[in-house]
Amino acid sequence: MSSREKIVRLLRTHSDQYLSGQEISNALHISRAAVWKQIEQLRAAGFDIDARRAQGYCLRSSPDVLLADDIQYGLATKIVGRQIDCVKQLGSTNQSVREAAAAGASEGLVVLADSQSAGRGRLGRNWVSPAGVNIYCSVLLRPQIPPPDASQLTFLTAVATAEILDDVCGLNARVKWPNDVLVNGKKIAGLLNELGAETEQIHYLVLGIGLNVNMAADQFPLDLRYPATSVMLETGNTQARLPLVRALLLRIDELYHDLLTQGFAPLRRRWEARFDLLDRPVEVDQGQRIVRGLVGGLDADGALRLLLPDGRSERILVGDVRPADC
Ligand code: BT5
Repeated sequence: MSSREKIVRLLRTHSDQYLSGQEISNALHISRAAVWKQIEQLRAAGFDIDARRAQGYCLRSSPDVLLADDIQYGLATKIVGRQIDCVKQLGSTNQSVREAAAAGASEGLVVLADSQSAGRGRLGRNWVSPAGVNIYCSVLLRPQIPPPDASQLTFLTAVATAEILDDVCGLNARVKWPNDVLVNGKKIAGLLNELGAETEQIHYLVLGIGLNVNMAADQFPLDLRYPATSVMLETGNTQARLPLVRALLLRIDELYHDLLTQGFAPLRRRWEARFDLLDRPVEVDQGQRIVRGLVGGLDADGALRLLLPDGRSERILVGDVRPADC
């Protein structure tokens, strides 16, 4: 934990009191001049810290800044968030966690960036990642499951993200096959899982989550593939990111534990409960052909089961799914 984070922690745990520069300096084993410098930096970062001559410092309010210590404080997870790194700017949190995984980092590592300069979507696409408003988060897992089952974790992040949007923000979040989270038919979160594996064994899996929290309408690019939104645009209020990140990590941790101990079926039911096209006629655009049928549900490997008009069933592995009259 940095000196800056330690000062924030100390001021928070004495929220209604003034702490003298000397008390802080003693607690942190740094000079009073260093304390003063850190306090000035915190103020510049948006912390409202009152200073009184004979009394010291008192924290009045904190900005919407994500600090590892705040996220980790009392977080009741078993695996996810054992180590948390919050960085001001990164190319891509997924890339950073992949590199850490290749260098031997332990399961549960979480990396968050305030902004990304090369945020990644699927198939080489770009994830727009402005500073200070959204959540860009990657989680490192090393599940001992067969590599074909790794796609189950995409549904895990979708369920976790959708459920916490309901719980924390009161939204009715839905899922879109295979990897988007929608609110009122618009994309609020994109998920990108990346796998490091051999035929028989998963070395690591990176769960990447981009969640639009306080992004304003004019921050979205004009050429979006799909209509997009943010928590603020849906609720009309700004939303602090800290409770959302904490809830997200906790839910991923719970679902991961359930998946390893109970298998895919409970997770599949939770995902299907948020999938508006279940049992409905759809058409799947696969580029070179369009398949029509009734959605039967998810297979264990994440394929979409389609019941065709002639009674056969087809497993859909890729494509854009949309409602249709069959
Ligand atoms: C995704 O790709 O939806 C996966 C996005 C995953 C982003 C997270 S952020 C943390 C982690 N680190 C990374 O580097 N990535 C992950 P895809 O389905 O290919 O959607 C990408 C498309 O969504 C783009 O081509 C745009 O049209 C659109 N898009 C870009 N930025 C967006 C945003 N912030 N909100 C909504 N739509 C966006």
